[in-house]
Amino acid sequence: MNAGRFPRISVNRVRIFTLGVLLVASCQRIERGSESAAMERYRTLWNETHDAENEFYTMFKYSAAEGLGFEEGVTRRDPSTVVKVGDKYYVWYTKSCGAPVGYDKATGKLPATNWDLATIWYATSLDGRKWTEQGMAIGRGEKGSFDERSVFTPDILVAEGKYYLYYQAVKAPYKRRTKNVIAMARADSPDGPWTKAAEPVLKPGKSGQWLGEEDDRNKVKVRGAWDSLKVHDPCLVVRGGKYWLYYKGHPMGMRFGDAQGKKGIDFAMGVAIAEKPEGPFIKSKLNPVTNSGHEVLVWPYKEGVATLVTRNGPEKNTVQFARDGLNFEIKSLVTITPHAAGAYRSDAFTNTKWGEGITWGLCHLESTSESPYRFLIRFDCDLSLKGERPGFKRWPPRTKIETYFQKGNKLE
Ligand code: AAL
Repeated sequence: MNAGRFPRISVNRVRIFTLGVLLVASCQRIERGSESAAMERYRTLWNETHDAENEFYTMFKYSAAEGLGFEEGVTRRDPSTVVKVGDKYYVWYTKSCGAPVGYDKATGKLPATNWDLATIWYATSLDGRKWTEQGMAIGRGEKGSFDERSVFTPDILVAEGKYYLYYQAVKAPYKRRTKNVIAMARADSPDGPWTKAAEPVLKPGKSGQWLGEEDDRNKVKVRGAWDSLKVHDPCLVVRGGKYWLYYKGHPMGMRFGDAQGKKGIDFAMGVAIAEKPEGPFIKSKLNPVTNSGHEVLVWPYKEGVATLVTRNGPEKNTVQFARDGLNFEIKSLVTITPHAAGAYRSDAFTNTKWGEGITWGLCHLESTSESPYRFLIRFDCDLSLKGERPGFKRWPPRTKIETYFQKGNKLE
């Protein structure tokens, strides 16, 4: 080293500076040591906000979706995004008839579950509260087709002046090990007629290997990809001029791992992106983009995408946000969340650069020990930039005794 270029005085200054840096750093360490992990999170993760100030916190409140409520012998479930066309709101949903008998007893006429032997129906409303069922939108496919057994859990996309329904489809026979795909149909009007695409637009990921012949989805030699068994619950957003299809994946083998004891994700959300509504949809290399969740609900929010994560996994009952639509972070913890929510997402397909959020939609109520039939209700919330609903930023009410003593919660 050329000493001439580094006079003595500068070296001393460097030493003093370095000492100073070390001193400040060690003081900070002492300070950090005096702060609990919770308080560190309060500062860094929660930005010292209370629920009332957290744009991602909401209570959910429920009311009837008149016309789509309980009906003996009929299930209506898994509503789509609600869209407004002219002065009418439209929603699509799964409709099935008869009490489910389980996979082992199901026949050509008796459904295994209440999304089996189902078709997709739709309803319209002028106010989002009173609905009129309009009829069937998508029926089951021909014998031998990939959608022969059931079509269900739809979502809608409006693009290039056309309407696209994306929905789950299963072939026959429908067993626990039957793989499940996402299909698509297109129409010029929300009232149809719908023309089905010849092939599914999304299929399960790299297959694993089943262990044995029994119809047991827990027994695998190899689990395969995180979405090796099912691709479910499509929910679309137009972002950067592309079609982002978010979906729920479920692997062969579920949570118990493979024959070698290798574990992996159970339920999670992924995304597949296409240049056109017809696809091809290319799955993101980052998939899965959540580690938890069940039915998928995403919406454009500010420059990114927000999602409600419910029901399964370590991060259930959270609202999460990803500035890039891919790297989601927890932003709030929520309770009494809507099941299979389909929101009114006014700007989901406008290619917005500043998403405004959501305030309502439809969801389904679970079957109970009294009745196997599910039906639709309305949820309201405040996950909107407008922030006009302070009543939704309160603590949730205490749960009533009926919930503690309902089947499943009650210690039998
Ligand atoms: C729902 C959704 C999908 C599943 C079934 C019906 O909660 O995740 O639609 O296939 O359950």
